[in-house]
Amino acid sequence: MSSWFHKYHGYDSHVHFLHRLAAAHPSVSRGIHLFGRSGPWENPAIVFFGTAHAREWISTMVAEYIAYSLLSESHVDADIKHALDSFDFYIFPVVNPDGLVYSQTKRRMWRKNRQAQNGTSCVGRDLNRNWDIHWGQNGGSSASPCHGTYRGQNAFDAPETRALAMELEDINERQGIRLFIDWHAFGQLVMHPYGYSCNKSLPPFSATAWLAGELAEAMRKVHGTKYKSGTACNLLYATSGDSADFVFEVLGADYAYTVELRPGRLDQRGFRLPENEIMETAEEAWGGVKHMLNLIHHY
Ligand code: 0X9
Ligand code: ZN
Repeated sequence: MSSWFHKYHGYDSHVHFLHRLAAAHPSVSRGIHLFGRSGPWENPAIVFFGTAHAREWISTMVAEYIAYSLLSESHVDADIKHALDSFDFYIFPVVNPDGLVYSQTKRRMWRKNRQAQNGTSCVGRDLNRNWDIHWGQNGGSSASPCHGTYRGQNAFDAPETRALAMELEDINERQGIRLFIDWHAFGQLVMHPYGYSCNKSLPPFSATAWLAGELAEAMRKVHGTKYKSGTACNLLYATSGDSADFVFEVLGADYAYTVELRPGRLDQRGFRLPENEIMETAEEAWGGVKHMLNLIHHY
């Protein structure tokens, strides 16, 4: 099954892969839900998203690699087994399915979903600008349906964000969310809140900020790839209505991050990360996650 990570795949194949993973492990349902011997819904939740943006294909592979590794390594690695017994994992490798299909079949650089709208032939909402958290504020999104960061007419008027928010609210009420990571590309950045304002920062000595640095450093240790960590708005630009701010501020998750995977910001290849780098990128993300799992027991 590990040869899966040598290539990118079509949407149908991803669905098939997830079914095969489910068949190999009973504790898999809607998205991928992994839990340990105490059974489901008993422990704090860890949530991962991939492919909120259609063209960021590496993020799908990374989310799947984490699910795959949690399952395959829990038999041989006591730390992983312990993590599976102490947390419920909810992994959503393809948050934007019709966008991914469009990027794979029609237009490689497509970003948004494929939602039609009245009065324009322009299609799609940016699923990372549609969350109900300072939605539409501070120039962190676009009001134009033709723009790549179109926020929609209202918060949560995209079916994907609405469904995910409902699911995350359920999870949160039931068990609380300890860690959330929305995997994106590209730029090699580990970003913590806030995205919606550069004038707002986490309190001094915040564990959320400190753990962002730990994640970046643990990712670097795997293959020497440098990841920078810091506040989303300062490291990149203002983004209003994004997933990590929502999960952190509205749901009150302890730790919420957006990670930009390979390549680096100045790399000409941009979103077209070659297939022969999928495996290394996935390994460094997994190295980072394993380190986080060990740390968050203690914070
Ligand atoms: O603009 C975005 O949505 C993300 N960058 S991307 O190039 N993948 O489109 C960054 C979002 C950062 N926001 C927060 N961490 N809050
Ligand atoms: Zn993105």
